[in-house]
Amino acid sequence: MQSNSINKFFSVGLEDVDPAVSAAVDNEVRRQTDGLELIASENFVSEAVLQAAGTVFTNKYAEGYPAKRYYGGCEFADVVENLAIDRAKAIFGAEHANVQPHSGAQANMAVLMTALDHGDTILGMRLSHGGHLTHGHPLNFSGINYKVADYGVNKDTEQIDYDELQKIAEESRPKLLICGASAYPRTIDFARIGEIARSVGAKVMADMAHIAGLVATGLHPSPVPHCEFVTTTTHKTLRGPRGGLILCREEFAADINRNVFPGVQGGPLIHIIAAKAVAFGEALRDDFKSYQQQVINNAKVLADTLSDAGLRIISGGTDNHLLLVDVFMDGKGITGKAAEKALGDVHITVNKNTIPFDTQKPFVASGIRLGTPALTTRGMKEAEMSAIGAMIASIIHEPESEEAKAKVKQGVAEITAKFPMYPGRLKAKREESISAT
Ligand code: DSN
Repeated sequence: MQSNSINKFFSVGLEDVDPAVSAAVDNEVRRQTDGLELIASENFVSEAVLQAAGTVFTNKYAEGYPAKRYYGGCEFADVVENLAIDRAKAIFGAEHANVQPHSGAQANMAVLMTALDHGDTILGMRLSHGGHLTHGHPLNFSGINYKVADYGVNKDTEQIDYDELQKIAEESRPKLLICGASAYPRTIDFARIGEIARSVGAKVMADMAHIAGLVATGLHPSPVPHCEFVTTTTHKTLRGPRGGLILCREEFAADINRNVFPGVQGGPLIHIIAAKAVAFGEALRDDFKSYQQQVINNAKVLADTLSDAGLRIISGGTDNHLLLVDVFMDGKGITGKAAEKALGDVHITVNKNTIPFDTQKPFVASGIRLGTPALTTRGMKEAEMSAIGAMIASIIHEPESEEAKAKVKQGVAEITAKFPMYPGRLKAKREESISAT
């Protein structure tokens, strides 16, 4: 007996199959929509990117690379992977792109495996000064498998001291110099870093995860001409799905590919690669540059507003999409942990962050890190940044004041209502399914 009815397995939606997960998704849509998202490493992808990430490509195994797969049926996987590769190369002017890394950490791992032998020396930026776990932290593979030397920022300027970096490179003689940062508000001089590396016979990996969108649009100098390897995540300023990307010169292409697969990964996430292709297509459009310029403008206004309200901005300002704010101010203010909690209570999402030469432990921290990519995607501009800066300052100055909290909650509700997101993404049929569990 044949039936024309569609198997329910393929047609019943999430809200009916799994109300608990569906409600959590709805709650997250509301949390993102009703709050002010200022985590510097987050962004909101377009509906098109979301749709690509949620496609049937999630069903497909495609170990290998386009036209050289270990599975049949990869012809359409090849189409999206080739689109992602070609667009990534076009955006950044790179000779080779590998779009398969599941994350920035795996992209970095593949580069370290390509550039180094076990036990070789790397030189990376200290995590507490703005670096990243994968740049040599003792608990990370990078610190476990390799000898680590590190550099930081100058105590007075709170910016990278390139003369000092040159000295440290001469002393430590790294095989790989790692640059790029996750909490550094200033322009990074990739050309100078390339010169330093060459002077000691090192290769360079630039992890441009935070600033990739600025680099894509020429609003931050590109590391590509100066560094053998460039890695990035795809979900920060680049505004794609959560994932990683490696760019390199052709001479390293085969080694990089081999070290991504089969080196550190098995099957690529083709649905995410499809979403990367869509996001890279968006990044090639003219309006991506005006978006990135607005990200920078917004960060400057936010920094100025907070500074005018008496808070100390690390390094005195920002050149990019993020700022670090010293909220502790040698005991005159509150810790980063307390600030993160107090702001979270009024629906402003930030993360606590160490500041250079911090006296607090990383889990407490003296600072908070703020970034403007997500709110800029919603369409917010300078006027909203001034209002948001004033709200943040009022909470930091008076974290216990119920009056200040009520006023800020009201302000957040008014601003967010003006910049709606993701129409049609709320699936709940019942109001009670929205309650927290
Ligand atoms: N965890 C990311 C960030 O927030 O900057 C870096 O990987």
